[in-house]
Amino acid sequence: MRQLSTTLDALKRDQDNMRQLSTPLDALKRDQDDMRQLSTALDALKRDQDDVRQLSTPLDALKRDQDDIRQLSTPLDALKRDQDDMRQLSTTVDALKRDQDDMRQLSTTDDTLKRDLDKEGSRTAALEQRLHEMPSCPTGYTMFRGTCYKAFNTRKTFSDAAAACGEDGGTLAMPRDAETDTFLISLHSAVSGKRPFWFGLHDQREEGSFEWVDGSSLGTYNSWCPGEPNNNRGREDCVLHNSEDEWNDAPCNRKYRFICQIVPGRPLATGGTLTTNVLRLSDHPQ
Ligand SMILES: [Ca+2]
Ligand SMILES: [Ca+2]
Repeated sequence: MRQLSTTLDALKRDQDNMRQLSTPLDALKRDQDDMRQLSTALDALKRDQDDVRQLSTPLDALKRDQDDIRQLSTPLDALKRDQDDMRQLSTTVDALKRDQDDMRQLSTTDDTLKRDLDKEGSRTAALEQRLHEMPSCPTGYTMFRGTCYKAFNTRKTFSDAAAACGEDGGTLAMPRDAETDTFLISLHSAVSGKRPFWFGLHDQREEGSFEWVDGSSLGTYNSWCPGEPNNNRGREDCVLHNSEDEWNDAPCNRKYRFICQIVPGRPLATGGTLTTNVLRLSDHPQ
């Protein structure tokens, strides 16, 4: 019994010891678990560190790039300033070119003006020369539309009147339009009132075919008195202005006042020849 009791006691002590041991053992187990967890975390940290290391390489590159960019920005700014300067220069050059073009145009205009002035001077001189050379009407003649006219207050046959005009270097007047005809009436009226007067129209060459003393045909204008020309008694081949200021054919050998005309500056040969023709025709027996 005693031995059993001793053993039992021993067992109880062992049990106590065991109990005492189990506590640190549990602690150890917990520590071991903690260690394991720590190891896992450490591994994770290590991986993170690797990742960071791997990241640091491109980051360094980025930093270097940033430095490079900073260094580049300085010349870039300089380039931008240069570019601005170039733009301003280009604007100035354009303005200068425009000025140059303006100058050229001005120079051309100036030359043109000088030439125009020279031309104008020459024209003025020529006109002055022509003015001096332009034959004015002889004494007693009056200018109308570039032709000189004179109303004679002496009575002559048609052929004698034509000859008198020829002596002045002209012909009997040939009013080819209403304005000239009206002018002749007023010119004659001023000299001898409402009396008939010869002018340069006749049908001596061909009966009924009236022509001017320069050989030209009558044309569109006429101022015949109603019923004229009637070639009365078959012997009316010369034309006069009657007292009603209208045209009438009359015998060429009758004596009436007359109006002559002279074209200034025109050679007299034509007029003279025609006058001769008229004279010759007029001399024919009626
Ligand atoms: Ca006739
Ligand atoms: Ca008549």
